[in-house]
Amino acid sequence: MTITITAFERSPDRGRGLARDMRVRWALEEVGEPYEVRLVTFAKMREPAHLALQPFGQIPTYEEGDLALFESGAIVFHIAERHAGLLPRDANARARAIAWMFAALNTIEPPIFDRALATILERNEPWYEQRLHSLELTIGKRLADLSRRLGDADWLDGAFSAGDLLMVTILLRLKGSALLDDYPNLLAYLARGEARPAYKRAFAAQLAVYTAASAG
Ligand SMILES: N[C@@H](CCC(=O)N[C@@H](CS)C(=O)NCC(=O)O)C(=O)O
Repeated sequence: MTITITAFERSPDRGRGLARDMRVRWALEEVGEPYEVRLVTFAKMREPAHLALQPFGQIPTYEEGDLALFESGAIVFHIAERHAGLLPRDANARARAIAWMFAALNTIEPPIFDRALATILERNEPWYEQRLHSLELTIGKRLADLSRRLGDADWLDGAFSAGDLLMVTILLRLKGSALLDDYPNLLAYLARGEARPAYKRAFAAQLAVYTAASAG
């Protein structure tokens, strides 16, 4: 059955792979499932057809036969449940990998995403510096704890899992900021994620979309 996901026709991140279709593309590449992409504009995302798939008018969505899903975490989880390679077989190890998926989405992503939004939308507010400082304090605490837990391991809990996949895509938003400077093990963790052939294929695919949109 054909898998179709949605992605931005012209991603605001200019092809840096930070939009959330990237994690879905990467998961599909890891498990070797081919997929098609329906590109959408911001206007299309507010139309009834898209809102029926994604109640908040966002990307990504996932369609496969009569299944339609939204929320990138739920989509990655679905892919990991249906195909080998992203979740361990052992029940306890699997539960721990799922806990890392939730940690990435619930504990690590919110302050990182809020910081990114603040730098775009709140830059001219009188309280901007204070807000940025407070978000960066929270992020710093999270990174320190994550770095301590990762230690010198390659991945968060044994073999690479969907938990690592989500964590890497989320932390990559900080690449180039000074926030990761104190954590060489997290930088190495990101580099390991980016070096995976499946990541590279997914990144190239989303970049090709942006490049084509810019040329057109
Ligand atoms: N929690 C959702 C967030 C989806 C989301 O924020 N998507 C962004 C692109 S990365 C989007 O569509 N933004 C446009 C908007 O919110 O209107 C998920 O993980 O799928």
